[in-house]
Amino acid sequence: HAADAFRTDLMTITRFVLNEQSKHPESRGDFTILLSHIVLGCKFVCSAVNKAGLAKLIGLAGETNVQASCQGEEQKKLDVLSNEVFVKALVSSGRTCILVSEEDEEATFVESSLRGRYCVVFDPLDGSSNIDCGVSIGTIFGIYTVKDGGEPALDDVLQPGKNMVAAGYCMYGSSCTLVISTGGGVNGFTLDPSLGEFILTHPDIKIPKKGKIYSVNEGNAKIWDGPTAKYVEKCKFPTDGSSPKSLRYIGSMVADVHRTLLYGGIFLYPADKKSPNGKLRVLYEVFPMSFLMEQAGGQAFTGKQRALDLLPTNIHERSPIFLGSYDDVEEIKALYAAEE
Ligand code: AHM
Ligand code: MG
Repeated sequence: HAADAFRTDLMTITRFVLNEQSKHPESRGDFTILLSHIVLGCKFVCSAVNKAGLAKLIGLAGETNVQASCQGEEQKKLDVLSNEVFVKALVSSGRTCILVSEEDEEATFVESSLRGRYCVVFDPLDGSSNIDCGVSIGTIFGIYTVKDGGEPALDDVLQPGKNMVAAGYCMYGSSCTLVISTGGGVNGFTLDPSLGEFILTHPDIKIPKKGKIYSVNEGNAKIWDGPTAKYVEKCKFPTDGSSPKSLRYIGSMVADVHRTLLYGGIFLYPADKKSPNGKLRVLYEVFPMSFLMEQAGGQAFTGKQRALDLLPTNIHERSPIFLGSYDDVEEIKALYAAEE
């Protein structure tokens, strides 16, 4: 059948979100417009990342070329370029009012003529240490709505993660995958480069209840706290008769979390003696990934509490994070509870 060779009824991300939004009678299409601008940013970064290895030869994003670089014109770094693309796409959507990017010290307040009711927190290109060797990297984002009344203020983005209206990431890997939740489950879309469209390939993702993989930077073991050290010891030398877990660690949060979501298991970035708050940033790393984990049936824990309950006081704040399969996170919660 022709239908076997070509799927003819394509669920694009725009169609999917329009369907979802139509369930909310108050929806005015603003979210769909915002998302289409995020999708544009992802496509741009995907194309730039794919060309990165050739950047010296052909110039990144057509901005500079060999001649220009010879004349001393610097290539823009991929993370800086990605940030510019996202900021411009988000502002021009006319649907945002506050942007927080890992690349910018200060939050961006959108000028009133272009202002909308969404706040977007994002890491435009996470895992930058992996760029130059072609390992998967990604964009992470979370979306809040401004509190009603009054001028937009920093408090509008200093809200607990559970108040997010949507969260997601785009992974630039062997394929370009966008995973998103608007609070009704998690769905994954893969970019079809020939169409330039994200097509629904992973409907209603649910994380396995228990996994066989743990993911952590073990190079820090010497400075871990007790519960983390105990947990990892148990992964390697289980005392309950179960098999040892496998270790997988890419060092790109998006790729490590994506694998955790699909295969199950646990991802840890704990506190250690050098970094009592861990490394990862609450607003645009910990919250979006925790939101997705819970929506997929998993859990996210800081070592003290449910991650999505944290109330950030600073836009670049960090927190330890343990997230993944429900049962695996349950174990680490028990170890931290025993410590108190
Ligand atoms: P970055 O924002 O400098 O790219 O750092 C964030 C990355 C995450 O993607 C990843 O989970 C973590 O740093 C890895 O850190 P480490 O190298 O300490 O294991
Ligand atoms: Mg980052």
